[in-house]
Amino acid sequence: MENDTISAIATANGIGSIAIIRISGDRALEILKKLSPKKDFPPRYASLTTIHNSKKDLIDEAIVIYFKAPFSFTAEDVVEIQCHGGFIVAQSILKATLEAGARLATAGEFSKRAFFNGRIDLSEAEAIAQLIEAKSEDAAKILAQQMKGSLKDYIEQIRDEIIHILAYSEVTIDYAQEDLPQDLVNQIEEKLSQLTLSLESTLVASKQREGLMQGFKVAIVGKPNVGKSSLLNALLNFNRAIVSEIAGTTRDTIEEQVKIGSHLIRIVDTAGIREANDEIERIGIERSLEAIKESDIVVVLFDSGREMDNEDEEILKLLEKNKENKNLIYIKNKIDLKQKFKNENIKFDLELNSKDNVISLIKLLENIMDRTNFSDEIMLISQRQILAVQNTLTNIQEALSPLETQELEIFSFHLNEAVKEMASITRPFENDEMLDKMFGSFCLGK
Ligand SMILES: Nc1nc2c(ncn2[C@@H]2O[C@H](COP(=O)(O)OP(=O)(O)OP(=O)(O)O)[C@@H](O)[C@H]2O)c(=O)[nH]1
Ligand SMILES: [Mg+2]
Repeated sequence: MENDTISAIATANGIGSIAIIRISGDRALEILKKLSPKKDFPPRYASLTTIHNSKKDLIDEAIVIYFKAPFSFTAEDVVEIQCHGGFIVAQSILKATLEAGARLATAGEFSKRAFFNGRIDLSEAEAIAQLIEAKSEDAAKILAQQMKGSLKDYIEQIRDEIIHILAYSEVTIDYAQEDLPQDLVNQIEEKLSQLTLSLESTLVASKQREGLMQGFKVAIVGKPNVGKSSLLNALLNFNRAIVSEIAGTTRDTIEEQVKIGSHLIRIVDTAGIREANDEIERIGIERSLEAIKESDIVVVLFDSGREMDNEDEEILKLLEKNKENKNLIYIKNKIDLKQKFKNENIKFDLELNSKDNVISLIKLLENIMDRTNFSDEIMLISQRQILAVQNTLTNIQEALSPLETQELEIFSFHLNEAVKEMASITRPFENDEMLDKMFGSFCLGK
């Protein structure tokens, strides 16, 4: 890999009290010395210095830390310049580092160097990238553990177990030219089935906790005029969506983020579902259906001030078809009105007045989301990791019948593939394209 010196702003773009410019590579210290009148930067000390551009104009006064290789995030020489925040100062310092010989880093390039220099493995790099975007305290806790290597340890343990099993059979292939004794076959089968169970339960737990990682998505649905937009506004605590007594007011889905308890959730107000009167409404309703499909939690509203009708029935049927892997919350709304809605079959979770008080719903949402907290378990945090575990499982399955029939070469081929798949989670065999794609999704300066 090229060894030029890279530079980027590592902090978020915008107004803030400080910003950090990070430089990594052989020339990091030399570049710093071009920007600063100071001559000496002892490693790992915070030094206060003025920072100047190539014309020697003063840009800012900053705290500078020099990390001497290999004791840095990238294992190269690294300089971090902590300057005043805002839009201009950090950009000017970045520009000065480029004029002094650095190259602008691409997204994720610092982490990529940390990976290539053996400082972190891929599972740790992915945990760092997601920690930055964590949507709940629980997610942050899991990611922090994985950043410190808990997933890596689990992966290595599974990989070692498969290698151990392989060792048994390969001794027989190499030396004895005989069949494996039946009791050994049984033992191997037993071990493989334990591994299968462990990997399968990791896959299931990872699926269940997707909401925890990506932020739960909550859709508010119901027929027109039941008070969906009023409920969204009450949850957000401001008048985001237009509310009116005209049925069909909301024509398109409206998505907002809100923090409930320790979770950052995405909440979607939808167009009321009914036989559409026109094309735009029809498209809006299609989006409502999409929102149901994509949600972890669906809040279903009924207007208790009106009698139940066909539109309510249709919505019930629709949810029945889409309820898999979702939490449904049935709400009887407008309980301040004269009550006309009658249906023995719907078991309402809550009764409320969405214009007035939604605390009971907030509490219920918080409970549901807290239930999905299994913070001590291992979980797979990217599609890449999930795919690798699925491929490992397939290979383990495919190793079983050749084991029965004593076709040991085929058996060991599949287990070798399983080992490779497992190892790819932390350290893939040459696959530049995959690495570029993965690190390319990181933030700049990371
Ligand atoms: N009395 C009473 N009126 C409510 C309540 N919730 C909403 N409303 C009223 O019901 C009407 C419809 O409310 P919206 O929030 O716009 O209903 P919606 O479900 O978003 O309607 P569409 O966007 O047309 O699908 C408005 O006049 C609200 O003020 C409630 O709990 N009690
Ligand atoms: Mg609405």
